[in-house]
Amino acid sequence: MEAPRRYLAVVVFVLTSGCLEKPAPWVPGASDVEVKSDELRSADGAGEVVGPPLDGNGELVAPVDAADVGQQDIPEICLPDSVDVPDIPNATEVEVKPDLSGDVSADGEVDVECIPDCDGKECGDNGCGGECGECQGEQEGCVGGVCVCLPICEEKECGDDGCGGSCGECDDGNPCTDDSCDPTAGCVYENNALPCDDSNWCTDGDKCGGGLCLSGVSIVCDDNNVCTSDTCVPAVGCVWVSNNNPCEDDDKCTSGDFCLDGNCIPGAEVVCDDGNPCTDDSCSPAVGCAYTNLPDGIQCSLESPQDVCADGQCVSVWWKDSKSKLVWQITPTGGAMQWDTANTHCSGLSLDGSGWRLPSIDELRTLIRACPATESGGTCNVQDGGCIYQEDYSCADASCGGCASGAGPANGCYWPDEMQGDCDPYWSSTPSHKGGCCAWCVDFFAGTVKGFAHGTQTAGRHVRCVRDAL
Ligand SMILES: [Ca+2]
Ligand SMILES: [Ca+2]
Ligand SMILES: [Ca+2]
Ligand SMILES: [Ca+2]
Repeated sequence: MEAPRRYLAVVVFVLTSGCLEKPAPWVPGASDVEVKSDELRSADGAGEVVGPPLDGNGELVAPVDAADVGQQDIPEICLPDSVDVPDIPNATEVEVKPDLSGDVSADGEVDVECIPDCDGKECGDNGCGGECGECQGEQEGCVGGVCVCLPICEEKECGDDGCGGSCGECDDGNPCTDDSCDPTAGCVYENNALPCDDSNWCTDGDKCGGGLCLSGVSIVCDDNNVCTSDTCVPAVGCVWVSNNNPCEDDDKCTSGDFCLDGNCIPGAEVVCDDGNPCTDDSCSPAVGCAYTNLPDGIQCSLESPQDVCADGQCVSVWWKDSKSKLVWQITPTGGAMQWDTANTHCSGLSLDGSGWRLPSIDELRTLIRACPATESGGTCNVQDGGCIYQEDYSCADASCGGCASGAGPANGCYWPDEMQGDCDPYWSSTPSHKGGCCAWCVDFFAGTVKGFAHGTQTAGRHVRCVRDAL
C-alpha cells in the first residue's frame, strides 16, 4: 500500500526587492507554533491573531498598515504585491513550519519536495516519478514492487515456462494413451497396451489397443445352480434369477423335484415296485430303486400255491394236466443223470411239498403232444402192464419211432407249452428189459418211445418228476 504522503509545506515569505533593508518579516509565534491558514497574519501578545487582512481569494492585501497589525512594536513587513498561497487541502492538518530555507519559483509557486517511498519495494514506482530498483532476471518483471519471474508460454501447450513451472499439462483423458510433452511438437499421445476398463462388467481382462479400450473375454456367470437363470448385464455383471425349472435334489428316491427360490425342492417319493413278488423292492438316495431276488422256493402266489420264486421270478413249479390229472414238475432239476439216480432224485424232491416220483412209461406218454402214434393210446404198443420188454422186439414197432425231429408244437418239442427244459429223452420208471438193465424213455425231440440202458447213458437223459394231484 502506498504510504500516505505528507506534504511538508514550507511557506516562505520573501521580501520583494524593494524591501531588502527592512527587518526580517515577522512570523507570528515561534517556529514551532502551529498556525492556521487563516491566521497567517499576526498575533498579539495574548496570542490573538491580528495579521494582515486577506482578500476574498485568500491573498494578502498589501501593503499592510502597521496600525492594522496591532499595537506592538513590530517592524514593518514588506510583502510582495501578491503571494500565491498554495492550495493546501484540509490545511488545518498541514503542519507549516516557518522554515525560510526553501525556494520560491520564479513565478512565485512554492516548491513541494517529494520524498520517494520504497519501503518494502525492490522495484517499481517510488511515488516521485522514479524507480525503486530494477529487476535483473531475464524473465523478471515487477509486480507489486517485487521482482518475479514472468512465465513465457506463447504458442506452447506444454513444457517449461522458464520460471520452473509448466506451460500446460498433456492429458487427453484417455488411459489408453501415454501422454508426454515434446519440446517442439508439443503434446504427444502414444497408444499403450495397459489394462483398462471397457465399462462392461461382463467382460474381463480388458486391454488397451489402438488407443481404445478393447473388451476382454466374457465372464462366466454359471453358478452351477440349475434353479437360477444365469445372465450378465453389462452395467451390473452377473445376475442370477430364481426359476421354476425341474431339478434333481440328488435323492433318487424322490421324483418331480422342482426349483423354488433358487433351491431344488424334493418332489414326490418314488414308489419302487416292479410288480414282481419274487424281488424285495427298496430305495436308496444314491442308487434309487433296487430289486433284490427273494430266496428260491418262496411261494409267490396266493391263488396258485405251485407258484414259487426261482432266480427272482415267480414260476409255477408244477403243472396239472387236466386230461391226465397228473401233476408234473415244470422245470427239470438235476440235469442229465443215470436211471438209478433219477429214481432217487424224484423220490427225494421237495417242490411245493413232496410225493414226487419218476413217471412210468404210460404217465410219461401222456405228456406227448402232436405225435398221435406215441401219445397215450397211440399205435406204439409199449405200455405198462402190456408189451413192455424188448427182448422179443415186439413191443416197439415202427410207430414208436415218433414224428419228425424238432417239429413239436412247443418250440419244437412234442410236449405241452407249459413244460420247460431241454428237448431230450426223459427217463421213465418202466424197465424195458427183463434183466433190469434198461428202462423206457420218451425222446420229446421226435416224440419217440425208446429203451436205454440204466447206467451207460449219462448224457441227455433227463428227469421230469410227477405226482398225483392233491
Ligand atoms: Ca470389462
Ligand atoms: Ca444357474
Ligand atoms: Ca430326486
Ligand atoms: Ca418287487
